[in-house]
Amino acid sequence: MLNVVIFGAPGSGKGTQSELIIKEYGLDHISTGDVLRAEMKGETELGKIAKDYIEKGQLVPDELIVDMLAKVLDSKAGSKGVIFDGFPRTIPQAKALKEMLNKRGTDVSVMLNLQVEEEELINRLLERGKVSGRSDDNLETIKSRLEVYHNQTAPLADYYVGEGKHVGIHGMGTVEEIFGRIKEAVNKVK
Ligand code: B4P
Repeated sequence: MLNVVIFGAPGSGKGTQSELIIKEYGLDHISTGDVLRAEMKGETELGKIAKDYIEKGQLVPDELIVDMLAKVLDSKAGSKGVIFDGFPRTIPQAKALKEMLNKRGTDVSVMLNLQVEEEELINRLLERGKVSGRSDDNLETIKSRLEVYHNQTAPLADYYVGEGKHVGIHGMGTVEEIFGRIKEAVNKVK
């Protein structure tokens, strides 16, 4: 199986590049952000809890995310491979993912770390906020998402360096230019 983790700060292009990777390699997409937004829309128990965290720009607690991910992963049994978009975001989530995949006889193939300058991240998210209707695409929440990213999520890069899976991707430029760099990295592990 080809299992790709796409990683980066909020606004780094994870969702955007995931769409292109899915088309190119025929992978299934698991975006924890999308799953959480669907739960919020459906006003489920999980959705109601997640809403408070997301609107403050904080991470939803690990145990809720890991349970949710395990269910989604089960629904993808028999898949050629999966792109994990927005997951893992903490070291405990990364360890849980490894355990879940190992149990299914597979592992993470590569972790793509999209690297984008902070000013560009803020501009992209503010631009998206004009049309997305997302309650977390406003300046105050964006600032707190970036702080959470630096404190809780960025240290994960070192975890994947240790696993020998980390590839840094220059995330500035056009969507197509960035996708070209991604293909080069994925083709080496597929
Ligand atoms: P996500 O939905 O994962 O949101 P995100 O980090 O903003 O990334 P996204 O994929 O949407 O944006 P992208 O960079 O592609 O998470 C939302 C919230 O859910 C989190 O803050 C957290 O509270 C919660 N959550 C999710 N997963 C969790 C987990 N595992 N654990 C705990 N909590 C979790 O794109 C941004 C914009 O940039 C787009 O408008 C796009 O069009 C534009 N763009 C992309 N590439 C560009 C380029 N090259 N040039 C110009 N613009 C570009």
